[in-house]
Amino acid sequence: MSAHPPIIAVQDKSIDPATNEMVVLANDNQMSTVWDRFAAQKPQCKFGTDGICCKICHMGPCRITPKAKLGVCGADADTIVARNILREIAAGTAAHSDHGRMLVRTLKMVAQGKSADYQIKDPERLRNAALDFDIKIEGRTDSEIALELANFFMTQFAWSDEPNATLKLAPKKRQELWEKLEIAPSGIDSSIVEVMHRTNMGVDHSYRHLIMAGLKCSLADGWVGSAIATTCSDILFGTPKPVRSRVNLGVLSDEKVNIIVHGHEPTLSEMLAVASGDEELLAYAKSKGATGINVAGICCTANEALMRHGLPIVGNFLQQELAIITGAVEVMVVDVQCVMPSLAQVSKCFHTELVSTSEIAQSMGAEQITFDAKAGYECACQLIRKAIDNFERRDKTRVHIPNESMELVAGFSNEAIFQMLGGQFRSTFRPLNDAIIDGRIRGVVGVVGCTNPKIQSDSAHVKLTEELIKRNILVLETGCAAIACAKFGLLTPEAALAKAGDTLREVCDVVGIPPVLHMGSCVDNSRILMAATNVLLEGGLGEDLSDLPVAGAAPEWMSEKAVAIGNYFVASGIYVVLGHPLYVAGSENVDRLLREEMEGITGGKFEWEPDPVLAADKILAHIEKKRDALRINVKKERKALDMKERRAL
Ligand code: SF4
Ligand code: MSK
Repeated sequence: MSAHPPIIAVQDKSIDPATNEMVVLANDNQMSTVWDRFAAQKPQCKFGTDGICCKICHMGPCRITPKAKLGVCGADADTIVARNILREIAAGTAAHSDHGRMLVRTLKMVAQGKSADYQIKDPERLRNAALDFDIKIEGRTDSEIALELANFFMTQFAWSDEPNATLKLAPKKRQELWEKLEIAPSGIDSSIVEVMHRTNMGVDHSYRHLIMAGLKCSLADGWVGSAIATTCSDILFGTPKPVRSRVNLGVLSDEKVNIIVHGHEPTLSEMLAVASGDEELLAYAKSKGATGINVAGICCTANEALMRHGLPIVGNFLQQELAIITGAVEVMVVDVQCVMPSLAQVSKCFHTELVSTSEIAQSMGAEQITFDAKAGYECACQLIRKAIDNFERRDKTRVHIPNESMELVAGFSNEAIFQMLGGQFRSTFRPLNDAIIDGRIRGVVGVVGCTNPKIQSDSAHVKLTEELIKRNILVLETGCAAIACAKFGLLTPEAALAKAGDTLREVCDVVGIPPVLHMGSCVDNSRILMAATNVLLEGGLGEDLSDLPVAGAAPEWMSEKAVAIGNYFVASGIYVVLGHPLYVAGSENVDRLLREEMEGITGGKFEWEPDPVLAADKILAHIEKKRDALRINVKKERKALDMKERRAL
């Protein structure tokens, strides 16, 4: 493999010692990683970062410069910047929603009895989802309800002359605003098609009109495709409940067969989790000299398997190559999204077998074993046997597993939070609302998104989260942000409570929730939308999502999916702080629309802020502004709760 000189100092790559230790090892062994390739790309194209490069038609490519202010067709910087953002939103929406479609297909297969390996694990979630969409449940079997629900979810992809039915999960006022603004989507696929049409050469040229179309498409992601994905996963694999596990490269074992699941779809990892306990396979592993089978995850497949099976997490996005470089991975199973093509090259330097399992994604240099949910368990067993056979090929002299891992607690679905807040007999968000209203909790913020070699890995996630809980703000996390914070102990209630502000600590202590809640994978950002909706419905904090003292942040994001997520949060009336901007610098008009004028349209808006401390300040200022508007910012004398008050809370 070609190696580039280490232009970025190791300590600037990550704040995680395990990551830096493996980067040094990679450099010493002439193996290039994402940071080397990033350095080789520098300086990155300014036309690209400004968003003013267009190759939508073949009269181009065109770039906007001081001497060429228009593309060949006459498109100006505003149109080009807006069109580029829209296409990112469409791609992000497609990724989340296609993930959702796969799960609907599995649900349908299970309902029809075509997949004996999967069952409906959470009939209560199935029935509640059916009730949400007026599907009859009385006197019907789970399979009958599941079939109708799956067929209903399928209708949400195609065009309809009505807005998507799942939008009704949102507060009424928000739905009315979307209809008034004409941004209520009427089908996931048709919204994506509409964006691709409108951004085609010679169609929609108004940057404002385009950005509104982007919001519409993003809503088809957050409130439709992602919401469907989360619901189906919960029904099929179980709604998450708090679970303890461990995170970081140190969860790999030097004695067991290590299998890593990486990507996003939970269907296969679910079966691998079950099959890894198979007595016959365990005996087979022992016959080859291993002491057991260790299934662990990377990226969002990891989050899914963690929340439902307590499987350990090896790392987040930028650690995928490093996991292989430990020399201790027998098989890495990949499916879709966030899988670096470089994995094939890295795995060739070791005994690791890279197996690509999605029917729509193949990695050059990987073995393709396309997963079939009809024979899910057998497929999982085949992969585990492959890993066991490969264990014999592990070169023990090359194994280097950093001695770094951290305990964590994950699995805070809305249902779990409801129960924790409400106790055994009553499910309610009331204690949370009361704590927000009386100011002990100032507000709630979702910290989400990826890691990115442009930013010292994990640093902004961890710093921002620490700053927020210090300011008595409850934090909800998903995706690689959650993994980053977990590595630094922020997902253990004990450690996080020590860093939380006095009043947040007091409330968390009494009601029994940690100050940083792991809510799942990227598609589970829909859980954050629902958490905000539940807070609103509980009462006392306004009438619409835009009234709430809440915000979203993605300090280290990199994916088109994050662009879609940011937009659906803004379209939902929420203030969103990104650690680095969308590609908008080439258009003052688009930038102003997204960062300033949008607040007057949807109630939400974007902010770009790379410094996590300043980001926390801006978020707190926004939250206090919302609290003032709600008239809940009356100063109260701070006093410790006595036992009676603690019981009441
Ligand atoms: Fe150039 Fe216009 Fe074609 Fe874009 S659509 S490449 S700006 S001519
Ligand atoms: S995996 S989209 S790097 S969060 Fe969902 Fe992580 Fe971002 Fe992929």
